[in-house]
Order: sequence, then structure tokens, then C-alpha cells
Amino acid sequence: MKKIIHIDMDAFFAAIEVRENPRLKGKCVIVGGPPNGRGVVSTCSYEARKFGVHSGMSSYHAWNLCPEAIFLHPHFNLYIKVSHQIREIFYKWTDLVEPLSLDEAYLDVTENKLGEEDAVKIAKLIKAEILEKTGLTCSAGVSYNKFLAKIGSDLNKPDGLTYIPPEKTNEVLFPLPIEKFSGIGKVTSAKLKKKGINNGADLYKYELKDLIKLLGKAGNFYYYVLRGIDKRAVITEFEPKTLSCETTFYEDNDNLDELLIILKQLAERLSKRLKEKGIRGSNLTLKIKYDNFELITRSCNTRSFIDEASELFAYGEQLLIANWDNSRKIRLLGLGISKLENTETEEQLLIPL
Ligand code: TTP
Ligand code: MG
Repeated sequence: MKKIIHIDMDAFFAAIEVRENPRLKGKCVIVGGPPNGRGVVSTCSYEARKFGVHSGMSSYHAWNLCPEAIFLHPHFNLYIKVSHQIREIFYKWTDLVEPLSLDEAYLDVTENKLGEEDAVKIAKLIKAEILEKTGLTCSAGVSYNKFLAKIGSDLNKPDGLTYIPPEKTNEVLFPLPIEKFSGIGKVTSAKLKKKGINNGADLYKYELKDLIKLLGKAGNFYYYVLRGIDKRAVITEFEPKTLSCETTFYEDNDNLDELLIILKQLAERLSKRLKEKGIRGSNLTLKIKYDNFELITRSCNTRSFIDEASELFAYGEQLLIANWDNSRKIRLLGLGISKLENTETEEQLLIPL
């Protein structure tokens, strides 16, 4: 079983501003645009949240809710610096760190550099070191998969630490309001509530096929995470964003049939590499270099995540034909794929229980 920690800093931008100016401590602090224009709230202190202020609302609305609030412009360089500091602390434990934003990351500590078996202890030590080095608090979720670790970090904010072992999965997820499920936004939660689905227990009653009908592809994801299954790996920021293969010809070529055969071989090479790495992608790029060295790239989104040679070829073929220019010779052909995800995710999720 994996040991995953999700860390999320508390009121990140606002907490840094308060640290920089301690007179702001205990006050309603809003970081974002000014309330007299079209500004938006980036975030606010927990004191301001009591008035209903939250990220994303207009600063004008926030000011109406909380007239005493102090509005501050963001200082991004400072936030980036703190973000680097916390990542350094994460990397002391593991290289398997997946940053989701400046203030948030997953860590896979199943095997860690310090040989510590107790993931809760690791989370406590990380929290303590972040506080010591940055003067800021964060919240941590510790569990056996990413989904639950993220849910956990949000359960006892600020300065929280929540451990969700397998036997507590239902206890945590069943009463959880639907809008607290990561990935379920305002629109989806409104749609679900209309159907009488207000929490995890309500969602759990749905069969897989009905959930897919209701939520599309995401239905599959939620069906399994509700049952404690989330095989997504922690993907580091150093993983490639694109995978590609290309070939330069001995002789420039203007024969479409021959080029399609070469494209098929490229698709096979690319498919092999994708499968070796356990990833697939949803955006395909065809690269063409003409005999005068002019380079063009053409991309398309695929309808689903793909890694099969036949699928890669089918999209590549469409792009090649759509951009075919009878009057030009080609010296290089390349096929690349981006918008990658881990293969493990869906294949494993699709295995019916
Ligand atoms: P969050 O982690 O969502 O929020 P937070 O850290 O301020 O508060 P919480 O204690 O609930 O985690 O986002 C991190 C930072 O990203 C936040 O401090 C400001 C920025 N941000 C925006 O600029 N706009 C947004 O809409 C959101 C959600 C965040
Ligand atoms: Mg945060």
C-alpha cells in the first residue's frame, strides 16, 4: 500500500503578507485587486473568510461583505520564493513530489530517503520544518492514495493534519458534502444536488454505468475513489511534458504512400515508448520538415487518452493528409504526443470490482 501526503499551505498569499507585516495579524486581509475596479480576490485571511469572502469573488463584493478588510496587491516573487523553500523541504524526504500549484503538492513517501515508515510522523516533521523555515502553517492529509490525501488536507484547515487509513474511507467520504470532492466544481455540484446527491453516501449508491451517464468520464473516477481505489501515481515536475519520435530521410520524399508507411513506423515507436513509460496522451503533433528546411508542426486533440500505435497513426494520418502539399518534398517526419497522463489511472480503475 502506498503512503501519500498532500500538503497545502494555509491562506498562502495572505499568510505571507501577514508574516511580512505582523500588524496585520488577526485582521481581515484580502490579497487581490482593489475593490474600486474590476479586481478579484486571490485569497484572504481566515478572519475575512468568516464574512463570506473567498478566492475568485470580485473585490467589490468582498468589500461589501467585509468593509473593514485591508486590501493588498500580491507580491508574486515573494510567494515563489516561499514555494521553493517548501519544495526543498519535501525533497529532503522524497523525489516523488508532484507540485499542483505554488502552495500545494503530493508526496509519495512509501519509500523515502530517511527510511521513516510512519507517514503521519513524516507529515508532522514536514509541518514543523515549514513553520520553522517560513513562519507559515500548512495542512496535511495522509492516506493510501492521492484522492484521500487531498481530501484529508482540507478537512482540518488551518494547521491541520488528517490521517485517513483504509478502514476510515467510508467514515470520511460518506458525510462529505459533494462540493468538497476535489474536481467537483460549482456547476457539477449544482447538477448533482438537483438529483438529490448531496454527499458521498448519496453518490455511493449509484452504479458505475449510471455515474458515467451522469458525469461522463469523471463518473468512472468518482465511482472508484469512493471505494478507496485511486491508482494515480505521484508524477514529478521533471516528467516529460511531451514524447516524440522523428526520422530524417536519406532522400527527400514526396510520395504520400511511402510517407504513410514511415508514419506508421513512427507511431509504433512512439507507442512502444509510451507503454514503456506507462503514460498516454491526448494531443498529437505532426512535424514536417521540407527539403528547404522549413519546419511546420500541426496538432490536434484526440478524443481520449491514447497510446496504441493504430490510434496514434490514425490521428497522424489525418494531419498529414490535411496538410499534404503535392508540390513539396519532405526531409523529416516526426510524431509527438503531449497532454500526458499516467496509464495506471484508468486501466486499473476500469477493472470492475
Ligand atoms: P489555495 O490553496 O486554494 O488557497 P489558500 O492557500 O489561500 O487558502 P487555504 O488555506 O484554503 O488553502 O490557493 C493558494 C494560493 O493561490 C492562494 O493563496 C492565492 C492563489 N489563488 C488565486 O490567486 N486565485 C484563486 O482563485 C485561488 C483558489 C487561489
Ligand atoms: Mg492553500
